[in-house]
Amino acid sequence: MIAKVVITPVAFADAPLLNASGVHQPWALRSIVEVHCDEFVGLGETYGDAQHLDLLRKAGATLAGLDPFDLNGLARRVSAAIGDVDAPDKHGLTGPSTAEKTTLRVLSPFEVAFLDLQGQMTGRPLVDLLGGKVRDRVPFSAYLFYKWEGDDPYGEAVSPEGIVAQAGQLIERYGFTSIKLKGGVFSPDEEVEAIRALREAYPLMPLRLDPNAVWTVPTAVRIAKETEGLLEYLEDPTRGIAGMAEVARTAPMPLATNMCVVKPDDIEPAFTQKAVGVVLSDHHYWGGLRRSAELAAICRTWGIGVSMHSNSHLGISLAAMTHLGGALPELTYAADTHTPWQLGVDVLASPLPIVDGAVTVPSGPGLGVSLDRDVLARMHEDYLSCGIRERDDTGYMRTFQPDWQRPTW
Ligand code: GKR
Ligand code: MG
Repeated sequence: MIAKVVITPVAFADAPLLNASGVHQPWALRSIVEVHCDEFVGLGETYGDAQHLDLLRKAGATLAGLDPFDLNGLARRVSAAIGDVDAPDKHGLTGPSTAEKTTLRVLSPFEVAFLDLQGQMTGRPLVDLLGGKVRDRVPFSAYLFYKWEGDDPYGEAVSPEGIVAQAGQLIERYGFTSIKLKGGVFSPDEEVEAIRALREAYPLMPLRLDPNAVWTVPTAVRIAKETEGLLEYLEDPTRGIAGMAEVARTAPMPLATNMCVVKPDDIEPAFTQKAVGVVLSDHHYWGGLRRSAELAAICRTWGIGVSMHSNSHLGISLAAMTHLGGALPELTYAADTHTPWQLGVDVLASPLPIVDGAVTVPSGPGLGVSLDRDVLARMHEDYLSCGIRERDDTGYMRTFQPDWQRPTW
């Protein structure tokens, strides 16, 4: 039976990465969830924003006495503990929020920790609890960002040359074999120039561009036409299911999303309107690994591809994504990861390495990873002293440019 739940907010230094909501703050926040059961500790990881942390604590306080195999009981307790509350994130890069999505966000790290416990108790890797391995290694893409010079080894990237140089650094270090560029920072034409420069430097690599829905429908239609043959998918060119559906009607490549299909009630309208060809699932807001596998199965039924979305994260999330990716036949695209932007900092004793652009599915019981408690304590100290309590890319951008507004092109 679950004895106790410990939730530790942590912070790690982040680079000044630019996106449509502003710029990353100097510290990224995460919450590390430990669920204790007999001699086992199940791990989960999620967002560290104050409002979310508060809900995690409320839910975590009600889990003692549960059987770690009772995932339905877990969902009931989380839902009862937090009630009908909608707690949207401030950066708005993962689409609209609802009370249901909030509940699923809170449920997620506990579900992962329960599955980790189940794996440890049965001596099986978590991937086996999701149906078994369909691949040994899960591919991830090089996640490029326009960025300012910072306290990191990557340097400034505000031009096509800077982006190509950043791709070179990431590919050399991690061996990535596909590339995603986070757009929505410069005009669409400038960002397409960067894509063309990447194509020239890496003629065979699949490329993606994600402007986080800051283009109008006519702009998105034009850019989709102009990038025919360049992109394996175009991610969230415009806002909302109806707008995406309009763009999708003429776009020569599939449209992908982590902004307009972000909760169960988006699925039916988005799929019937043919708004997207690829869904980037994210277990952090789809309610955990099993619900993400269900989402993938629904996508398969509709002939929709599956990729994976990420925000700044640590190694527990990478391990969870890797087990999920190891078990999903539908995952036909390399997943996103922010791992290179963690700059080597992690709460894990042995973080999973990215080699040749992929992470090997761990074979140990459960997630197959364990905490480095000294590092966890230090990262908690960093959380306490960093002064940041929520992710606010726009607020941080306005400390440099007070009149900064989210762009529309
Ligand atoms: O870290 O700035 C960022 C990214 O924009 C991140 O928030 C996500 O990856 O939600 C983003 C996405 O749309 O892919
Ligand atoms: Mg995206």
